[in-house]
Amino acid sequence: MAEETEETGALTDGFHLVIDALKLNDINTIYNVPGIPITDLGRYMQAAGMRVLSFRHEQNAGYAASIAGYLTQKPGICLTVSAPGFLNGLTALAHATTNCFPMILISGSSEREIVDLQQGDYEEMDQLAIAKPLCKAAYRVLHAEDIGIGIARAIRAAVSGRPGGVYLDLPAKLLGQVMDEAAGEKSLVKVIDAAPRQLPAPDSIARALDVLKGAERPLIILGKGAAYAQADDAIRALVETSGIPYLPMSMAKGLLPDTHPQSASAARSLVLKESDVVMLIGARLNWLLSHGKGKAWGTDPKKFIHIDIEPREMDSNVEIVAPVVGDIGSCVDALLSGMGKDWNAPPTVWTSAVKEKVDSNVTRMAPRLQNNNVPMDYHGALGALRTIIKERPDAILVNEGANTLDFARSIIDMYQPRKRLDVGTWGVMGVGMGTAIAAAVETGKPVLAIEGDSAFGFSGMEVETICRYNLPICVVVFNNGGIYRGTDENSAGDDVATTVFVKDARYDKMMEAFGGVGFYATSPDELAQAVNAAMDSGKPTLVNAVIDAEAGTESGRIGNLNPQSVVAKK
Ligand code: ADP
Ligand code: TZD
Ligand code: MG
Repeated sequence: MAEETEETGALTDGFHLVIDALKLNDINTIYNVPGIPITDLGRYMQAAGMRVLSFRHEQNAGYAASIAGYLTQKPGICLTVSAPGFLNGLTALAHATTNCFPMILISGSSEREIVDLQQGDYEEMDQLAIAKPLCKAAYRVLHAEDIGIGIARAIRAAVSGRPGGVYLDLPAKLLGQVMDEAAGEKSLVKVIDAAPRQLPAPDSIARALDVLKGAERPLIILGKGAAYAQADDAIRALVETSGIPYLPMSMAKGLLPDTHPQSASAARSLVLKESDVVMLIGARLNWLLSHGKGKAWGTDPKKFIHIDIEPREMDSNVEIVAPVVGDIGSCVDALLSGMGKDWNAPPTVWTSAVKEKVDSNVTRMAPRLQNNNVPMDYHGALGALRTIIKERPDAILVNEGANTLDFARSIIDMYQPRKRLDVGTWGVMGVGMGTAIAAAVETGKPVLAIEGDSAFGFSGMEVETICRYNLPICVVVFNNGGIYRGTDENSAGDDVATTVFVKDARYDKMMEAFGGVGFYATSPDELAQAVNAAMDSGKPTLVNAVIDAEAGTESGRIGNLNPQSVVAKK
């Protein structure tokens, strides 16, 4: 929108400086919901050749941006309006920070002078202060000439060190500020080496190898940080050279194929309990690993080696005898070269004990996955989808729910890195459609989203977005008529139980409402047929999979986290 003026030559403004700064840093995709003061920003972005995907709710745009960051190692951008739009985006910003995904939430905001005097502006809110505790860094830009540096700082904060969410506040007035075009161009900053490698100290590598050498029952745990790092070949080489059994955390599944002979997934309880040395690579000892102590970890004393880019993660829950601080690629390379060619594999008593347990558990599970029961149980339905992922290893699996999540995680083998995207560290319901959309947009691959009916409801309106952009996404709703089960009863009053939904709901019709294709499946065979047809079509599709309302358990696999009332009357 540069205009010629006699005194100053060509002009630019805040809108265009934001766009130029993002483009200069190779950021070309924006996840947004338009409105005051950023409607025109979205329009100008499109006009400048950026891909601007509009959502029906900012939370879903935010989840899309966060997973885009995870998949690409560039900050995913979510663009929102002020106060309510900003607040809708905040859950996703906090989710990104919690999961170590690089994301920038850019929100328009109201006039500073009025907000700070609390004089009641349109959508008045001190957004910067509210965002701060939920992200790695929060910045506000007040002058057009600072847009370049502001965006550079936001990018670097999001991706360097431990990645996370960043908030960038752009007051309405800033966007309209005008400055000389040449001076504007000069003010832009191209971020050089946004996430610099962080080499581990050689003595930390030597210490880790010493501990590993002394191990009789070693275990490697791979977390989503390892998947994020995109050091896939090195990680595979480390696992294979070491000969150590490994356990992938949920989103690290597929970093090595789940069918790999060293995978200990199907012997999780055994390896956690019995191992003596555990090497964590990009996985925190948080609740998902029972904080590294207690019953799940057995009675044998453990030694932990921890590889992470964040020094403060060391000793977070238990003592770490060999902290290795650095980026995973560099750390794994250093460990590999330290191991050399004649590294001794762990004792076979250990590796065969793990292998035996894996084989017996896999054999025990196999017939259950082949059942063709009607109504479907989780094993029958997921057995069918497991085959589909095996035949389409390139597809991205999105997964949320309780039983739908926990069973799918253990039943569906993944074959390639970063193909399993799910609820992450918090176990958030509602990430589904935003995640599916970003996965399709960022990778161009087909997406299979396996959704509990409750989980789907949190972002279900985005099926319109999926249809609008004609994305190759097949949503399968595991319809058991409720949260965990569809059979709860309210013992008093006429309302249905708190966990129950409308019976026999037809989620497939929601997809049809916007021009996509709906399917209805009542048996594993029908489900397999529908999903294959859906994925072959490459069109927006939704399969309503009727699941036995009695099949699920309370809270899936984490029912133990529910507090119990000691005075419960019922
Ligand atoms: P999971 O839930 O799969 O166990 P977490 O989210 O708990 O994984 O842990 C991911 C860890 O990976 C975080 O502690 C984060 O600091 C770390 N991390 C992320 N990227 C890198 C990287 N490039 N190098 C080293 N560590 C990383
Ligand atoms: N709200 C948010 C944002 N996240 C949550 N995790 C929850 C609420 C609580 N919750 C769970 O932890 S799982 C779940 C809820 C509401 C839904 C489970 O029902 P589902 O799956 O239909 O998705 P299953 O297969 O019926 O168990
Ligand atoms: Mg359900």
